[in-house]
Amino acid sequence: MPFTDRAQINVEGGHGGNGCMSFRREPKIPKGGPDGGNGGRGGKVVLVADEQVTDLSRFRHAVHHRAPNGGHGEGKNRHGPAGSELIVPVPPGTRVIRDGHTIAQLDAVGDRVPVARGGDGGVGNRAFRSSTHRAPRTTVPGGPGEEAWITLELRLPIDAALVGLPNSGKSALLEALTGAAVVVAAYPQSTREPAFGPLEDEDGVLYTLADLPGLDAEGVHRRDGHLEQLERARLVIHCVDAADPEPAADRIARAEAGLTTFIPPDAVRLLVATRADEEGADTSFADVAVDAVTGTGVPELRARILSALS
Ligand SMILES: Nc1nc2c(ncn2[C@@H]2O[C@H](COP(=O)(O)OP(=O)(O)OP(=O)(O)O)[C@@H](O)[C@H]2O)c(=O)[nH]1
Ligand SMILES: [Mg+2]
Repeated sequence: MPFTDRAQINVEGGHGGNGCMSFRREPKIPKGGPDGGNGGRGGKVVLVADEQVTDLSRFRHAVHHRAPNGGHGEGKNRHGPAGSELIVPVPPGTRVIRDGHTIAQLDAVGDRVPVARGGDGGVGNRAFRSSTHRAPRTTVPGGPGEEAWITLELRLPIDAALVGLPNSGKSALLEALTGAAVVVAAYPQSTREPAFGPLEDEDGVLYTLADLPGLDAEGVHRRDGHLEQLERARLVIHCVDAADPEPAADRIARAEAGLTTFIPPDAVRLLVATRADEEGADTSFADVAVDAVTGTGVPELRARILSALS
């Protein structure tokens, strides 16, 4: 399923269980007192950041999420059990929006936010007994669970991103730098979706490097380009094909025009020439020159990235 960074879901807490009306009946006790138990509270719905989930695509089909009901009260003062909570796993980086307000940003694995309360449990007739009221027939039914529409927006917690025109060598570079298995192909826009790989510094700290395609050959953000995912990147690496006969300055300007609205103002920038070892390559415009096939410049680029991030 295509990478999905936005979803609307409906969440509903479980219904509270009803209070019970019951009187104690035993052969030797003619007038047993009231013994109807209370209903259990309905379960709540909780969103939890889970590393197994990488985007919001499952919510295209899984729209309604309802927590279990509380159990009804019963005779002999038995209270109904509370409904268990419904855990809805979401990808780390999920922003939770309700009525236009962000109510949570679930970044770390295990971060959680309750989004729908369970209904109150009902009250059994036993609870209404008093010195003046020895045989109450009053009970309270369980209350409804809270219901809401929630918007989920994914902003991936990526540290650095490779961007650039189609066919500029982003995927090949992601693979050379991180070993991630990616689609590398000799035709433009071979990568349609964001791809990721890990980068580890010498202290063992892991960073996420992303390949964010998204520009077309004109430098325009294409539909479903997902360049919004740049929002949290601290380092943006602009890849430019050094072996392309069209002047690099023109291609850089074209790509920058499309990228400008997406690049966070305080992000560190790096201009990288790719295909540096190809015939006729001109790398004079770049901060770093690399060749993903021969490996030229790759260790240097990795060091530059890690020093910018740490
Ligand atoms: N010789 C050489 N070829 C490269 C290098 N980088 C990429 N290529 C080749 O250039 C073509 C495009 O590379 P990709 O990594 O797929 O480019 P991309 O920017 O991911 O392209 P899209 O996903 O289509 O936007 C592939 O055939 C690669 O093998 C490089 O540094 N040296
Ligand atoms: Mg690619």
